[in-house]
Amino acid sequence: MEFDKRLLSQIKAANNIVFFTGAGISAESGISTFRGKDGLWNKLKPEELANFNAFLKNPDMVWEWYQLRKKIIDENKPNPGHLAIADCENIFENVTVITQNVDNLHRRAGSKNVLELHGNIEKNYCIKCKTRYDDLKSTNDKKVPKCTKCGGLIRPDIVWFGEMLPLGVFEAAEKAAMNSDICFVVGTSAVVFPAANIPQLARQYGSIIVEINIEATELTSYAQYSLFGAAGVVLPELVKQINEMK
Ligand code: BJW
Ligand code: ZN
Repeated sequence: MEFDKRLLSQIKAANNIVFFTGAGISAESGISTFRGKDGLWNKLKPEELANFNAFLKNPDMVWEWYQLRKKIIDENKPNPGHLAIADCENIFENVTVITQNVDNLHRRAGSKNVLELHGNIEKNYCIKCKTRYDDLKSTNDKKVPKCTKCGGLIRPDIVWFGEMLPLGVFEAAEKAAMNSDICFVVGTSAVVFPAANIPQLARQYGSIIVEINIEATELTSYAQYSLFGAAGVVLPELVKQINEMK
């Protein structure tokens, strides 16, 4: 695979790297994306499952859907794309992974500095008293568990539509974007806000935007470089070539 020589030398000179990732990075781990032809939301309507009112209306159904997705994630593993990103911590001074994914695969791949904008499917909390249930071992995946302290419903710690992103996390992501020399945008349609502002903010502060996706997105015209191909193929090859240059 041949990359633009100018891009390679810009990456080589960089110290602060941001990876802004979406569902596409996990596609090759066997985890469905949301939009697009094989997307989760071709079959299911997000408004029926991915918002708080849907959960209140039918908590068992929403809980069961998340337990099913969690099971698929547990049974699969990080792919060469996640591993290449984790490898970058050995190459660059400062690497931040800002992910919209809730699947925890970046951490499982070994990335240390991970900012999860939309939460984490492995974590849960009580909707009433906010007690955390991060190591919940549910015996019944079909019925939403209740808080042992107040009886409230326990929900997955995921940001649904209409909900605020975790404040400290979003602020840290903005800071990393503003400080970045290169911002890789990997496997995201970049249509969900405010997350999609992150690469735009990076560019406003002088970062170079490098998109990696199997197809053009909302962001393509905004990126300085677009590398079209599967993340699990493009990223390992790119990291290999950077390693050879460093
Ligand atoms: C590959 C590949 C391979 C495939 N290699 N690539 C401004 C304008 C318009 C609307 C809004 C706005 N600001 C806020 C909104 C509303 C809303 C929003 O953005 N709506 C738009 C969709 C229109 N945002 C919110 O509600 C957010 N909250 C908020 O704004 O709070 C403030 C507020 C409070 C109160 C009232 C009003 C406002 C919260 C958003 C939370 C999003 N959560 C979700 C679902 C979580 C639940 C769950 O997991 O079930 O998070 S939405 C879903 O989309 C998920 C993802 O993280 C997110 C992004 O999707 P992503 O990752 O980009 O995936 P895809 O499938 O879209 O794309 C995959 C890409 O991969 C494609 O491009 C493929 O080509 C590519 N690909 N294989 C490389 N192998
Ligand atoms: Zn409670």
